[in-house]
Amino acid sequence: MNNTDTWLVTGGAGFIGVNFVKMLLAEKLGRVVVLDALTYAGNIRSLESEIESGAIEFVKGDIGDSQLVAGLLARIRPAYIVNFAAESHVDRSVDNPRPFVEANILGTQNLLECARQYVKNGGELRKFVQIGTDEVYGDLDMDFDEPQLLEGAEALVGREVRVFGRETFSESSPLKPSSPYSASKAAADMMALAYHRTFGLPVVVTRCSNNYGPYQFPEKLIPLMINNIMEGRSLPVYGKGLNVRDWIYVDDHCSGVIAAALNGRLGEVYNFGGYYEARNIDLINMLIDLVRESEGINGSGLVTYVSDRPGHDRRYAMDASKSIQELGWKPEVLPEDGMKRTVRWYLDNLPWVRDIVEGEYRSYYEKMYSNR
Ligand code: NAD
Ligand code: TDX
Repeated sequence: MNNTDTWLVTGGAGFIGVNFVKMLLAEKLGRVVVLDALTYAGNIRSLESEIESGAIEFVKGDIGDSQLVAGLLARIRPAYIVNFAAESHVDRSVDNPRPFVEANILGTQNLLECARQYVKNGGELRKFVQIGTDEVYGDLDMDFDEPQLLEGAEALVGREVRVFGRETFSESSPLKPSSPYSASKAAADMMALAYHRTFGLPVVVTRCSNNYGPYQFPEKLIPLMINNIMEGRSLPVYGKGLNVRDWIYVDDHCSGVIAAALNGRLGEVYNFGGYYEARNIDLINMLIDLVRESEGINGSGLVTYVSDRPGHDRRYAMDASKSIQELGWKPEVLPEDGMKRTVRWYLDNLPWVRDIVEGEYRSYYEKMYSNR
């Protein structure tokens, strides 16, 4: 790596992509070009200052557009391609799976194919990083009603960790996706690994647990709940609220992706996790407390149990020891600090949230939550 390298970040106007672009710039890792179709989930406002100052180049386009992608690669000559572009919301995939096949499977295959042609024509591509998810592994059992200490956590991540079950996902766990979203992500991972094995493309696949932090689209649990508390709307908890997610602060995911791009072994998969398991209802109550402490608004009466998500995964938990040992990575942000920082960001950036909530999101919300 040197700082004249070009990074092509696809899906760079989405939640994780925006945070990733800001990290690449802060660490001066090279020139950054963002390719994003600006679907409902992409928000160019999040990169306004970087675009205006010329710190990045922004290209609006679809990763599935072969002419556009081929021309872009030939012009910018990237050393790294990091593919965040995807349809990413499980509930939308339950409502309509088709766009997930188009963006996540066909789009990724097109990007891989264009990268292959670019290398064939002399392009010096060091890494194609395919961004995957823990959801491809399916879900895990809950063995404990109250979380138990995880043995060996101090040595691994430097702090106490509590978990709701004995099992975790490792990179060799079988793939058992539950939703059309996770099935499409599993297909994309497999296609990327096949391009490595068959064509020698320098691929690594990363898989991460639930991210939280600034710039997340408010259809996802944490920003949705914070915004609803502020607006006095009900807080829709699916089922009994007992499903468990492993939460990771978005910067910890981004630093893992950079480590995988720079030092990951080709053809390998790397898991990242936050080592912070929480039941949805406990997390929602924590958000209610944080908003109450900061704004004096009491959202506790707004909690409303609604019908469950079909096929709802019970528990996710990552074993990220391979990334910790091989990449020298670990999640650094303490969960309590990360949650406080995140709530603060949404409260300080209500116009960013409101802008989205006023748009297409309003009809989505009515469709998904009225009569639920
Ligand atoms: P997001 O929905 O916030 O952003 C996705 C971005 O991709 C948007 O800017 C959108 O405009 C763009 N996009 C969609 N289809 C495109 C296409 N065909 N061509 C070009 N751009 C397109 O998603 P996110 O939460 O930032 O997730 C980014 C990636 O990380 C996804 O691949 C997702 O599967 C994966 N991931 C997310 C999480 C999480 O907790 N959010 C966890 C693990 C993995
Ligand atoms: O209104 C809600 N009520 C509720 O109870 C919403 C939006 C969610 N939930 C529950 C469902 C999940 O158990 O909260 C949990 C988190 O839901 P999401 O924010 O939709 O995330 P999840 O389905 O876990 O998927 C996320 O993590 C893995 C990302 O959206 C994926 O892109 C990523 O791959």
